[in-house]
Amino acid sequence: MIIGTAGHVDHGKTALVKALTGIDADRLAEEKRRGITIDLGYAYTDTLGFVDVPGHERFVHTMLAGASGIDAALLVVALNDGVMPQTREHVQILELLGIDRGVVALTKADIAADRAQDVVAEVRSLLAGTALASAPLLPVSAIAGEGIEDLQAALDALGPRARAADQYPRLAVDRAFTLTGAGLVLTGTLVSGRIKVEDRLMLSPSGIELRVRGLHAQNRPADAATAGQRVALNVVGPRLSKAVVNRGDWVLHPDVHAPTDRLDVRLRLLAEETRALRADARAHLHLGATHVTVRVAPLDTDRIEPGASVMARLTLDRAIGALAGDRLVLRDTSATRTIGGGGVIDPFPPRRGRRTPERLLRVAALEHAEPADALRALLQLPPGWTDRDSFFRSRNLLPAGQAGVLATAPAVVVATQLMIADTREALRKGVTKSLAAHHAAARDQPGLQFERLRLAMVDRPPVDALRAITESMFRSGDLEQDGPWLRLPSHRVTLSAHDERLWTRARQLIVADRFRPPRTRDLAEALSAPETVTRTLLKRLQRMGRIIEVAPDQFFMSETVAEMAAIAAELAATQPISTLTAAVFRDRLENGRKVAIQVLEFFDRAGVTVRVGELRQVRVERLGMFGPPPGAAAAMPPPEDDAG
Ligand SMILES: Nc1nc2c(ncn2[C@@H]2O[C@H](COP(=O)(O)OP(=O)(O)OP(=O)(O)O)[C@@H](O)[C@H]2O)c(=O)[nH]1
Ligand SMILES: [Mg+2]
Repeated sequence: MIIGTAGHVDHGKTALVKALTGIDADRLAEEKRRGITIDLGYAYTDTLGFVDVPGHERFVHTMLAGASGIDAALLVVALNDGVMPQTREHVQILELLGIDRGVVALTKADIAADRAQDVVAEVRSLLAGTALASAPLLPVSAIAGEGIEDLQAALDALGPRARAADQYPRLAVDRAFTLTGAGLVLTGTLVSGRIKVEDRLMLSPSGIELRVRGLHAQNRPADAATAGQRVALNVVGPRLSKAVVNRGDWVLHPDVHAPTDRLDVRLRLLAEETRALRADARAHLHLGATHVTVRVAPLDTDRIEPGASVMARLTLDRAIGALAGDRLVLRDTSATRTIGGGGVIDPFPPRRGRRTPERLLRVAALEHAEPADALRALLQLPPGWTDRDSFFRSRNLLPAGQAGVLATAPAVVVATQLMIADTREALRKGVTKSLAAHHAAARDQPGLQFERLRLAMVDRPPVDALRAITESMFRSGDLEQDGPWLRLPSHRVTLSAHDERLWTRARQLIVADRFRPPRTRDLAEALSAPETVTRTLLKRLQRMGRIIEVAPDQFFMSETVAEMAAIAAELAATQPISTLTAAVFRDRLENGRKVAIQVLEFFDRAGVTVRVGELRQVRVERLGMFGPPPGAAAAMPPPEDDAG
């Protein structure tokens, strides 16, 4: 369990930690000289870890870094002084950070025992209404040793706060130093998950990779550390050095490394504030052990009144690591007072549309503390799906936990999205409906290309999710594809009456000289139709499977292509080493050298023939790909798809 001290400067925090642990947490020379705490100090007993913070008003940011990871507070109030400004501010901070257990030590009992009654009253009134309202108050003297045992017992009785161990590890770094022999050491509170020796983790937000070479948990060598412990990691990494580590960095699992520079949060402005906070007010944000300057914009109101609790967008001047549920504290621009705080609702909010009614509903849904509750609420809202990675990452869920949340919500995974099964079904219906509408309006069109279909659907599902839906519809036979066109199985292209007449005449011309059909321009001329109209018609007929463009602007009947393939095979079989030459092929088809070669090159591309110098082998197993030749026996080998 980790206890953090709190209280006004000089009230005896460090002396008390020393009385409890025997350790002087003030280790800097400057701290000794000035007699005040400047940086965070650490001390341990067998059961407790202490983070000793400075009380001076200039070091509240350091107190915040220390307090962010603690389980319980040791609030120190000197009897000779009573409640002072940083007593108040530290209590506000503990309250904003959600620290709900602690003990109050009334120090310097040896010199001011007579003030006890007054100070107890002051402290009680300060804590009234906070989570620490019923914390025990114990008079102590660090100098005389009076009350220390009782205090120790009261602290032991607090017990650690619940922390999820079934999450990815996140450690808030509060110190980095180099040890001769060992190398770089990072210390901090492990706020979630487990870290083991040899784990490969990441420094965030910088994204620098590291390996854990050794670790201490609660000041003792260990193989692993769990959430709620103070941890020292001996780390190595090619790009890692003391210079790249900052207080407030996270050491975490790469899956939860996702720096963000905007946060949607629940924010409460302290009732003690004298003025409302207007949109775009600036402030200092403290989260975990880090701090950064931000702009604050309420989402559902125009200004935040003192004492009010609102949803707000924080826009950060620098990206940090943050996840849903992380507590935060705001201080004013000049960093002289604490003005409010709260918790992260969505660490990955969209840049645009942050105040739309739809978005506000989503933020409200995400505010549920339980991931399954949040997901359930979210998936009831339009568009009915949410990005799987950002949801699971923002909730710091391990794969096992993800499965549990999906089962509880309930929800299904569709590619990168989460949705309820009904929504997946509605998307399938949407595909059918959009295609049916398109087919009805455009009977002569083969169908819709994927992206057109996607844009035609309500709420435009994400590409990969819709792709997964169409794939499953192919498998179930509810959807078919011709080249790039998606269509319903029932859909057959039909030609307009005009096109039908044109095609009847064109067909006669193509069939008349079937091994050397007229080119598009000649056809157009013979039909007295514009060339572009003729070409569009021929392309459409190719999509309908009636003709094949063997060479540019030269269309053969499909059955003629099948016939020519059969002829090629038959000829090859009669030739030496079963190969075919262009000359033999041309002589048989009587269509001239140029066209004969174009046909053979088309067969090469289709994989029906394989060219070896001037010779070609025929791959008999692929002959069926153009369908049966006219007059052939019904059974042809099916088209094969296994060409390498
Ligand atoms: N008489 C008496 N003096 C004490 C007691 N506790 C602390 N002091 C003295 O008060 C002074 C401040 O004590 P610290 O422990 O450094 O106070 P602190 O709260 O840690 O101060 P900061 O960390 O700078 O905020 C020192 O001179 C201590 O010796 C006590 O119980 N009785
Ligand atoms: Mg101190």
